[in-house]
Formats: sequence, structure tokens, C-alpha cells
Amino acid sequence: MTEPDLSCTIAGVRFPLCLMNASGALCVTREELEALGRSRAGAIVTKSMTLEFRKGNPEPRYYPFGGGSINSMGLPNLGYQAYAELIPALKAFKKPVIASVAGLAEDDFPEIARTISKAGPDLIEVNLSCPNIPGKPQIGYDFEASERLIRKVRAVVDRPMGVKLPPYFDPAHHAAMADVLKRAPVDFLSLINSVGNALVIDPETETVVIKPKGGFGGLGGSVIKAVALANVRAFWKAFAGRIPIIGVGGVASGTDVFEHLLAGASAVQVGTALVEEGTGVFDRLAGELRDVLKKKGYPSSTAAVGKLKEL
Ligand code: ERO
Repeated sequence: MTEPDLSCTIAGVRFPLCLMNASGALCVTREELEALGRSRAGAIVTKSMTLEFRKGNPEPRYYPFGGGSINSMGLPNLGYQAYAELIPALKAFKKPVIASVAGLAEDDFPEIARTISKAGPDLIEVNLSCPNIPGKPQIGYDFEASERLIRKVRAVVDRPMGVKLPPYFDPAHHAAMADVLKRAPVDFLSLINSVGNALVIDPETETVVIKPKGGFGGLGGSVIKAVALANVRAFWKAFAGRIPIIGVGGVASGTDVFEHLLAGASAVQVGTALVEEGTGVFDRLAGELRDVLKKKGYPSSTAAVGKLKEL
């Protein structure tokens, strides 16, 4: 059998490999973004950007443990103007550049999106799901605010745009967000952000493991894979596969990527495993995914998308 094709197309944009970093993972500084450019990653995703430069929350604010990680970074980023200047240079790496847009207030999002769109990223990912800004709830859990915000951003961008959603834990909430997206359409979905406001405890020292918010933070890594897969599957079904999905959550092996594809993801982002392993993770995952697809007889990653069997 010939080698499986691991490329994919999302919203008309071709990705040479269906694997990339999750926003937040090793993608804040110019150096980190260029390292992603030089790596095997199929795209470069920026850290979510705000109007102003942010140092983020006090440290320790990231803690890996067996099975995952907890973070409360607090949106450390260079500020959107810096990313607007960087994006043209990043395009020299000949892979898609995805600008992740956030904000501390609703009106920040369109302001950032307007300028960043002009800088020419291939896609814009609007982050509706940051769990770590004290006093600011995740927008994705407020369906009216989400719809308002999607409309406002859509009106000022001329690039394909998608939304990064928080995990939902009830079919009523999947349906409510799907209804929002039917009224205010987007070009792709990134699912899921970290599982917000989790608490990891070190029983030895009897303390929390990160400093912000009394130890509460976003859970990532293998422990959230099942939640991520359920959200990918729920939204894939809600739109009968018509909106491309980028799966995020718990990807640490080629088999994890394969499961995301089966659930309905066209591509996959890697967070905790990238932070823990460095950019070499994309070579490893690409090799493992190729082997899984070969063994299963799939000619391409695209051929596996949504092929999950139900009983
Ligand atoms: O704290 C953060 O910077 C952060 N952490 C996450 O797990 N998800 C986010 O979306 C985010 C900030 C936007």
C-alpha cells in the first residue's frame, strides 16, 4: 500500500499535515512561532492575543502530571499589534498560519480581528473559551454573548473564521451552541479548550499545584480525551459533517489522532504533549498516524473522518 496522505483541507485552506499546535502551547513568542514553522507541524497557531501585551498570571501557572496538565496562564501574549507584524514573516514557512483572537471585553474581539485579518493569516480562530481570567466567565457558556460576538467579528474579517469552544457536558448545550452556529455561521470549529476550573492537589505537600485562582485551572492532556471526542462527535453530527472540525484534547499518540478523526475531526491540535515533548512530537505523531492508517487500510487521514461506528 502507498503511504497514507496525511494532508487535509479546512475552509479551503490546505494543510500539508493534519497536525498542529493547540493555541497556547509553545506559540507566544516570535522564536516559538518560528520553531513551529521549522517543525513538521502542519500549521502555525498563535497564542490567543489581546489588545495589550500581557505578562499573564503569577507562577507557578502550569503543572504537568501523569495523564495531563493543569494551567492558569492568564493569557500571556505579545499584544495583537506584535502578531499583526509577525504574521507576514510566518507565512514564509509555507504552511497555514492561524491567528487566535481573544479579548478581555466583548468589543476587544472585533477590534483585534479587524487588524489581524489585514495581516493575512490563513484562518482566524476566535477563542470563546478562556477559563483563566479571574472574574471573566467563558463566553462560550453564554450562548447570547457568543452569537453577538461571532456576528461582530464576522462583520470585520475577510479570512475564514472559526471558533474555539469550551467543552460542553450535556446534549442540551451542544444543541444550544449548534443553534447559535446555524444563525451565526462560522467556517470551522476547534473543539475543545481545556476543561475549565479543575483542581489538582499534591497530597504529599497538601497544597494546590498552581498559584492563580486558589489552584483552579484548565485541565488538558490524556485525561480529557474522552470529553474532547464527545464534543467533536456531537458537533460533527449536529452539522452532518458540513462544518470542518479541528479536534483538540488528549492527543499524545497516533491512535489518539485516529480516534479524533473517527469522531469527526479533519485535523488535530496538540497541547500538553507538545509542551512536554517539544516540536519533535509532530514527527512522532505523523509516523504513528501513518502506521495506524496503513494497518487499518485507510488511504488518507481524510478517509477516516467521521467513520466512527455506533452499536
Ligand atoms: O490561561 C490561558 O492563557 C489559557 N489557558 C487555556 O487552557 N485556555 C485558554 O484559552 C487560555 C487563554 C485564552
